[in-house]
Amino acid sequence: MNKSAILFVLLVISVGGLKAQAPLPLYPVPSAEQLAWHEMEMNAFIHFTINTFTDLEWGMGSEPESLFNPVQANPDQWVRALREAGFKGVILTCKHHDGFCLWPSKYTEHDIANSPFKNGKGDLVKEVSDACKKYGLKFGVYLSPWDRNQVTYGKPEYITYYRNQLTELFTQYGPVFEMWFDGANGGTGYYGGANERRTIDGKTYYDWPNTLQMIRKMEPGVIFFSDAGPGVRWVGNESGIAGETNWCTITSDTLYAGKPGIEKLLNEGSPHGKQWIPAETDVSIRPGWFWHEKENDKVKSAEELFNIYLTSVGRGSTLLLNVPPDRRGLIHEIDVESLRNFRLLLDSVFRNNLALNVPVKASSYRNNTDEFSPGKIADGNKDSYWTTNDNVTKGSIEMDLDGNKKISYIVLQEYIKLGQRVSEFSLEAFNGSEWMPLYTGTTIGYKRIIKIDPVPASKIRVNILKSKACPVISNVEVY
Ligand code: FUL
Repeated sequence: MNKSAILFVLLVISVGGLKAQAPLPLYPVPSAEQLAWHEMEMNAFIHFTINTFTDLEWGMGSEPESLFNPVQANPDQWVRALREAGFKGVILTCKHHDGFCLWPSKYTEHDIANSPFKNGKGDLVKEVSDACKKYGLKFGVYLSPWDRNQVTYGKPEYITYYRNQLTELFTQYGPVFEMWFDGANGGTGYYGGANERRTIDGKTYYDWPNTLQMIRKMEPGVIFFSDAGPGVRWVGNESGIAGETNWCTITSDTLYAGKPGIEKLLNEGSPHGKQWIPAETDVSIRPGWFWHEKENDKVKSAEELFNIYLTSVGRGSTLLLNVPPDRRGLIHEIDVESLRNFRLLLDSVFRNNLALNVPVKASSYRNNTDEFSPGKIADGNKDSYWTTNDNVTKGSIEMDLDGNKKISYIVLQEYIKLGQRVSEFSLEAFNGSEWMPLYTGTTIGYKRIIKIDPVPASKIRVNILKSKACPVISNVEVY
C-alpha cells in the first residue's frame, strides 16, 4: 500500500470511529448500584416494633418486651401485598429509636427473644428477609442510630454496640441492598434506667466513615441512605414531594444538619453538585409511621398514592412508601385495598404508550449516526438514546402519534449513565392546525412524568432548551 492509500484508510477508520462515538459521561454519574436503585422506582418501608402496641411513634426505650406479641404475624402477607402493588424492595425497621430488636440479638435483652411472640423463638428480620427472597424483592435494613434503651448511649461503648448489631444484620440476613441511617434524635430516653437527656455531637459521635467502611467489607454494593448520603439523600420532607427541579447531584460537604435552607437543597439538589446522591422520597401510607387503630380511616387512598407517585417517581426520585403492619402482625385490610387500587390505577393510566415505535424527527442528531437517531426515544429500549453533537445543547424531537389522540401524561427519561444534563425543557402538542404549549419545566433526570389537562394531539414536540452538555434522552412515552 502506498502512503496516500494508508492515509486514506486511517482517515476512514478515524471518521468511522468518530461517527460511532458516544458522548463522554458528564460527571458525576451514578454507580452501578445507584443505577439499579433508580430503576427500582418504588420501595416499601415497614415500621414495626413495640410502638405498634403502645400507640406511640417514638418509644421511650422503657417499654417491657412482654408487650410485643403480634400473634398472627405474617411477613409473607406483607411482602406479597407489596409485590402485587409493584414494589421492588423492602426496608424493615429492625430497631427503631426505642431500641427493641426484631431479631434475637446477642448484645441486648431488649429484643424479640424476650417477648411472648413465638415464645421468644421468633425472628421477624429473618422472616421478612426470607419473604423478600421468596417474592423476588430486595431486602434493606433500618437500624436507628439513636437508641433510647441502651445504657451506653452517648458513650463511646455504644458505637461498638451499634456496629455489633450491624454485623449481626449484615452477616445473618443479607444480601442487603440499602442501609437506612435515620438522623432523628430527640435527646431524652430511658437509657438503662437513667431517664435523662443525652446529647451527642451528630458530626463526630457515630464515627460514620469507619462504620461505613466496616459495612462495605460485608456488603460492598450496599446503598447508604442518610440525610446527606453518601448513596442516596433524604428528599427534605415526609410528604412524598420531590422538587420539581430535582438534581441527582449535590455536594455532600455543603450539607449539615441545621444549615439554613437545607430542606430545599435536599429537595432540589444542586446542578453543580460534585457527587451523585439522588433523593429518596419517604412517606407513610398513614399519618404516622407506625400502625395506630385511630388512623384506620386516614389511610391514603389510591388517588393520593398515585399523586405521590407523580411527585416522587415522576420527579426523578425513588418512592419509599411506608406500610406498617398492625397489632395482629398483618398489613391491615384497608391498607391492602388501597395498595391494590393504587396498582390498578397505575396500570390503567400507563397501559397504552401512544408513542411506542412511532416516527420521530429531531432538529439534529449526533453525526447523523443511526445509533443516536431520534427513533431511539421511542423504541422501548432503555439502553438506546437520542443525542446531539457535543457542541449542540439545544434540540427538538417531534413524535407523530398517527392521528388525533387524547393525551394526559408525557414521560421523559434521560440516559443518566452519562450524567444528568437537561436544565430546561418544554412540551408542545399539535392539535391538527397549530402547536399548543403544554408545559415548561427544568430537570428530567432518571424519569419525569408530566401530567397535563387532557388535550387532543396528533404530534408531540419535546424541546430541550438548556442542557449542561449535549442532551442524551433515552425514552419518551405518551399516555
Ligand atoms: C424519622 C423517624 O424519627 C421516624 O420515626 C421515622 O422512622 C422516619 C422514617 O424517620 O426520622
